Amino acid sequence: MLHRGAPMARVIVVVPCYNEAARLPRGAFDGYDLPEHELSFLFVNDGSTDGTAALLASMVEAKPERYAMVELERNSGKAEAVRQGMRRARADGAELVAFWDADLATPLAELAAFIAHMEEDAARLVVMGARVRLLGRHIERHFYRHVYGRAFATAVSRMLALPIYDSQCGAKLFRAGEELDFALAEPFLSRWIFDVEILARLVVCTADATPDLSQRIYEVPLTLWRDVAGSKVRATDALRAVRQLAQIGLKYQAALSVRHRRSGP
Ligand SMILES: Nc1nc2c(ncn2[C@@H]2O[C@H](COP(=O)(O)OP(=O)(O)O)[C@@H](O)[C@H]2O)c(=O)[nH]1
Ligand SMILES: [Mg+2]
Repeated sequence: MLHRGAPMARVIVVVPCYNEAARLPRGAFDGYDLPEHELSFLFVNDGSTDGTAALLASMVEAKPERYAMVELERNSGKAEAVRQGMRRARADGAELVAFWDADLATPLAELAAFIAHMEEDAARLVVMGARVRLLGRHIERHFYRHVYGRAFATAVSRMLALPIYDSQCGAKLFRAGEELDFALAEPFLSRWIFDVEILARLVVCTADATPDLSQRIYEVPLTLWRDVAGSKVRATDALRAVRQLAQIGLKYQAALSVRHRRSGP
């Protein structure tokens, strides 16, 4: 609850962009507002070879108080683009930092609910979108991606001993603080499943903290989500993700096994 006279919390939404000139819905970005927060967007142009740089530059020029851009010289992948963007957002004084896919597969309208869930509990560290097909919602996911996503999230959930429904939704919100800084300190080992590595790092740095991490991450069932055409994720990435999940499990094995011992079978 916002008290009158309280300064508005600063929210920065990091948007990784690789060749998004044709997909980035400029009007939707221009039209979204959060009246009770200070909202801005930080686009990370990840070495795009299409008109992305020009599009983002014209958005920044039109609304410099609302948009900023980071340029990575070479294409480094979504994970590194998000990491660089979130570190910059943190340095720019964000209190809440989100990352959000440029195609707005998750509409920006969902962000307000993410923030409300973050603000209702001061211990909360992460609020993430979950693509759950419930009656009355519009979750349009390709069948095979849905099935793969469910199997993958189940594996993640077992590996981290956290009951996660959807680890890979491209809309997540984080509370700025030492836990987030720890999670962003080093490059990720995967280009795509860095979401899992962020969670694994949070397991490491909150191992002895209370409440337990399972109570500090909140999944929001989205009301609207659709697979936007033009995805850059290929079938080979899905196979690679399984190998990378195993690598993440190995890298953070010590903290994960303590967590497994504590949480029982
Ligand atoms: N920085 C960066 N972002 C990427 C890259 N590939 C995809 N993205 C971004 O990641 C987000 C999701 O990409 P998308 O292809 O829609 O993946 P999908 O929704 O999982 O099928 C978008 O914001 C893309 O611009 C990449 O190589 N580098
Ligand atoms: Mg997409």
